[in-house]
Amino acid sequence: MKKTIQLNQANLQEIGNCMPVPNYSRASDKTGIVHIGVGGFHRAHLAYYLHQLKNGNALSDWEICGIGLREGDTKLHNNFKKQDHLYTLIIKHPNGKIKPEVIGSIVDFKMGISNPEPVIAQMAHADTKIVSLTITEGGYNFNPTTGAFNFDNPDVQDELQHPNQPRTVYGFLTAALKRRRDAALPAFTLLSCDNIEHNGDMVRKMLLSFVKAQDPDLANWIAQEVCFPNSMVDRITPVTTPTDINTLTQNYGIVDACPVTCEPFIQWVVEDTFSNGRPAFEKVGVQFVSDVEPYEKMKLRLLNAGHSVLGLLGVLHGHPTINACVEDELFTSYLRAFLDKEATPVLGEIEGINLEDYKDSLLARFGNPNIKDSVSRICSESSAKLPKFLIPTINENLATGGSIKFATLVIAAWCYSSDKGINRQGQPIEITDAMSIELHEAAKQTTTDPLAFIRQESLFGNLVENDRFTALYTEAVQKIYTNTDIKKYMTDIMISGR
Ligand code: CS2
Repeated sequence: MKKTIQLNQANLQEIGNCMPVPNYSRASDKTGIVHIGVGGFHRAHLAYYLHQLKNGNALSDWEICGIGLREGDTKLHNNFKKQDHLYTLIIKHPNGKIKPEVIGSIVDFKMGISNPEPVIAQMAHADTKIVSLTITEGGYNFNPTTGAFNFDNPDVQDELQHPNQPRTVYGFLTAALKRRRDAALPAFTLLSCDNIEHNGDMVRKMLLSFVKAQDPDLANWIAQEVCFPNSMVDRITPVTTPTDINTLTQNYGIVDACPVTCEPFIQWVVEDTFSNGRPAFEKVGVQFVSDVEPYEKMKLRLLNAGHSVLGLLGVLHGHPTINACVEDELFTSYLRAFLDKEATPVLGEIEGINLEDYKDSLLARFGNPNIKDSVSRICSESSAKLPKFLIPTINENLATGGSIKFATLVIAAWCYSSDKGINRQGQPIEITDAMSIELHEAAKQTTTDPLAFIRQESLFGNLVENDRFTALYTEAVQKIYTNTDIKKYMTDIMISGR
């Protein structure tokens, strides 16, 4: 048995003998970035960019303080404490090479659930220049159909009554920004890193709606002083498995309770509008642009939607991972047909980008055999994802008379798995979705009312009123509910003339 070493600051030098470790001091720096939502993605993306920048440059004003606002963050909080907020990033290359590296750019982690004060104080601190977010598509608290802030959320109601006891991200941001304004400190930049078109504009609109209900003067100050850059973020980051943790110990002797795995590809395109300075991220490959819209639309409608197409059809067929889907020729041709015939036409020309090359690279990334990105991760929270990744493409193609058949089958497959909770082999499907009960209730009426699932207006808007869509959708659900071979319908759709 290999000698094991606990990952922590004191052991970094020794760990440096078997993998790269931070070559910068982590002791006295300023936490210029406060990050809410320290999931695997943040740790493979923004925290990795900052780590690379610090490795090559003296950069004492920028480190990250992570923030957890959900019960689920407690585990990471406790694990992080034991290992001085260090973690291993395991980059998995398609040729089988595994490159682990210890990341040191996160130096602190605070939970805001039972005691919000330290979190508000951290965000209101003079050293904080950026508050960044990865709170998932569902965390923005808006109604997908109307685009309005959801004041019915009981946590929002509660924090509007008790501004010193915030619960959601909006309550915390408001309390901190109020403190900054009252102390005549400059505002921080609010930087969204979630997969939402116009993510910066979205968080601006939501935050201002919330603040107006609490303190209209503060809303005016925020509207003038806070910058909300839009950004497109990209790196496939599967869920860490017990095998990842054990392999790190067996092959390298490192004991790390919370490593992150990811693909080698990484991209971040950001609008260069910051209220209070930023790290020179361009030195490590971040692209700063004046308008991120074409990039974000391309990524959401091709990559994220492509994931959902493979994930929702794959889960029903019984493929466990995205790379298993790509190894199945029919799934690859189906995906490519969706990308070419439905997603690409709604994108138009994107300056400086060859969309054919981009799609080829997506298929190669999805096929990385070492990533083993589970279809259950992709299908999780579909109710927050599809209204941003797939349904707009259907609507835009309906408006122009374009093809919708590939995407329509995906919606029918989503209905079937929400209803039955099993795949075509009869094995249970793992469903993680904030709306799982509502989805199941609607889907189970399909046998008596084939359109029941798409009557959920908050997800599908008025799609149910479109005859072309409902005709194709009805046909798709009927096939899925009466036959057992999902690949058969995929083939039928590929060859059908419509
Ligand atoms: C995925 C994304 O969750 C999903 O459905 O499509 O997490 C995807 O892996 C990332 O956006 C890649 O940048």
